[in-house]
Amino acid sequence: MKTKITELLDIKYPVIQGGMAWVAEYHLASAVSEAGGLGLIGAGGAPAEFVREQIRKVKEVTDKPCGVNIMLMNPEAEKIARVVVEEGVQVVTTGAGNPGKYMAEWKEAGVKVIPVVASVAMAKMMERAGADAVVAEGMESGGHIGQLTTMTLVPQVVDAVKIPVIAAGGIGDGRGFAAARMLGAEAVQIGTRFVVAKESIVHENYKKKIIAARDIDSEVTGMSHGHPVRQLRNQMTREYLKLEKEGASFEELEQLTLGALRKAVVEGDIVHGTLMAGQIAGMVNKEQTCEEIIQEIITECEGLFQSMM
Ligand code: TUI
Repeated sequence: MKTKITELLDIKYPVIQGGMAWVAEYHLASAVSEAGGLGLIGAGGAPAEFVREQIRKVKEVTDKPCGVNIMLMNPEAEKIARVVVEEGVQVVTTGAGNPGKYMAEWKEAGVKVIPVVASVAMAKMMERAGADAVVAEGMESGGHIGQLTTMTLVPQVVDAVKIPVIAAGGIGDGRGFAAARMLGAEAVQIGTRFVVAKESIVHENYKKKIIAARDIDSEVTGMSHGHPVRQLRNQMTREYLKLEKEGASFEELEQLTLGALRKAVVEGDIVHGTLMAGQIAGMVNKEQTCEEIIQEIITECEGLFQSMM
C-alpha cells in the first residue's frame, strides 16, 4: 500500500504508532516498525539520557525506520532535540507545542519532521517552518487534545497545506483507516489500539480497562486551565472534575495528576492513575500483536475499497 507517507518514511504500511508517554517505549516501537508501520519512542516527560537509551535499544532489535515523539512541555525537550540528532533518528514527531525553534537543526541533520497539530493555523505554520508532513489530531484522541474533531480537522488541514497529512484521533480499525484516506490523509496515527498490543508493557489492569471500556467511558479533564486531557473515567477523574467545577487552582489540580500516568502504566493503579485513552476505546476488545493489528486494519481497509468499486 503506497502513499506519500510510505514513500517519505520508507515504510510498508501508512500506519504510525502514537508517541504515547510511558507507553511507547522500545518494545512497542520496535514491534510496530517490524510489522511494517512506523514505531515511535514517546519521550513524554522522560530525561534526555533515558530517551537516548531507548533509541539505542530499538536499534538493537530492528533495522527498520523508527522515530521519536518529543512532548514539548518536557523541561528536557531541548536536550532531547539534540539527542535525536546525535543518535541518527530518522523521524521526529512533536506534540503539545510549537517545535519551530528546533526545526533548522533537525532539517540540517536530515531528520524528517512531523509535528502533531490540532488546528489549520498550526499546520500552515509548521509547513512554512519546513515540516515534512503533519499529523492532524482530532479531539477523539487520548491524552492532551485540541478542540476539533478528526472529521472536521483533517480535510481542512489537507486543503490548507501541500505537505502530506496524517490523520489521528478515533481511528482504530480498517473503517477508520479508509475514512481517513477519504478525508485526504496519506496515513493514520493510532494510539489506543496499540496500548493493548501484546508487545505493549502497559500494566494488565490498564489494558483491561480499555478492553472493558464503552463508547462513553472517557472524560476530558483540565479544560478550565487550557490543558485538556482525555482519559478513562475513574475515581481520579471524578475528584478532578469535581474540584475543577468548584474552581480549584491549576496547582491544586496538578497535585492530583502528578505521576498519575506512571501509576497507571507501571503500577496498574486504575483508581488514582491517569488512564489516557481515546474515544475509540469502546471498539478495542482484545489484546493482539502489533503485526495482527496492522494486518487486520490493512486487510479490512483493502476489502472496503474493493467492495466500493
Ligand atoms: O501531545 C499530544 N498528546 C499528549 S502529550 C501527553 S503528556 C501529558 N501528560 C500529562 C498531562 C498532560 C500531558 C499526553 N498526550 N498530542 C499532540 C497534540 N499536540 N495534541 C494537541 C497538540 C497541540 C496543541 C497546541 C500542538 C500544538 C499546539 O500549539 C500551541 C502553541 O504553542 O501554539
